[in-house]
Amino acid sequence: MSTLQEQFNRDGYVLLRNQLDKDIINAIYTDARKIFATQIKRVTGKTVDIDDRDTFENAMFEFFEKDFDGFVSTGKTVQHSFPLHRLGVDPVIENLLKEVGLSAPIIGARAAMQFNSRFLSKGGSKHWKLDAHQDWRTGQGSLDSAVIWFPMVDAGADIGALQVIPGSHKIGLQASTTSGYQGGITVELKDEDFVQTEFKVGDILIFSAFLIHQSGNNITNNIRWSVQLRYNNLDEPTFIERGYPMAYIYKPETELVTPNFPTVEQLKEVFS
Ligand SMILES: O=C(O)CCC(=O)C(=O)O
Repeated sequence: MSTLQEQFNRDGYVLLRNQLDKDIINAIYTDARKIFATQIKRVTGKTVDIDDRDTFENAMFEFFEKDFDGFVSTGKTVQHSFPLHRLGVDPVIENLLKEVGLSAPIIGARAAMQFNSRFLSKGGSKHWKLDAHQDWRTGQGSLDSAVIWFPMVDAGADIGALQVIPGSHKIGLQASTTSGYQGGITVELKDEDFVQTEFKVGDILIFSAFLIHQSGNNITNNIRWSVQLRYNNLDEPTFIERGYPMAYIYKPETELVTPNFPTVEQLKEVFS
């Protein structure tokens, strides 16, 4: 067993320094900001420099305030970017998963990105911070399923990097309010049991889907941009036995998002 796997099995996570190519992370981060910038222009009329962090993020907040639905759908669109998905199947990631014991890794859920800030929330902390939870409840895949989490900006306590309870992956699936993203563990947890993680761009956290973790508290005025990748192990016996369950449900809208759209003229124009 590799030292990495020993650590992973013991603590439920490993935090690896300088693991990912910064250019790859920057490509994901840049694409996300460019996608937002197009919609910021539509909604606010402003052309923003995506590299001017404070100005760009203030424009994000303005977009959020002016067109909530547009912001939410843009936030979803960002999750479908090519660079994000390319990373999800990169050999570097595949090998790391194998090193911590997932002998035949497979994607457990669509790659995800979060942009956490209290200025991007309508429902108080509920909508920008996740309470203590175990990801296995949402994925319900192999018992050794693992999550990769990393920020695309340097992230410590102030900007709310993830907090984890070492060893909590071995105490079983805890009772929780719901199985959705907003669910939280209902049994009493001690604040002092949580360890605050800290990252430089390039560092990544791999953790067991049973590890109890929660969002940190972003007290800064900046957005904490992060990525989450989720995997199962096709070789894990109970996963095979349970018929490879897939608890993530992606489904189409039942109604047209834009009523009476498109016109025949618009289609003719596109295909002219
Ligand atoms: O990034 C966060 O603050 C929370 C992410 C998380 O808990 C998860 O993806 O399971």
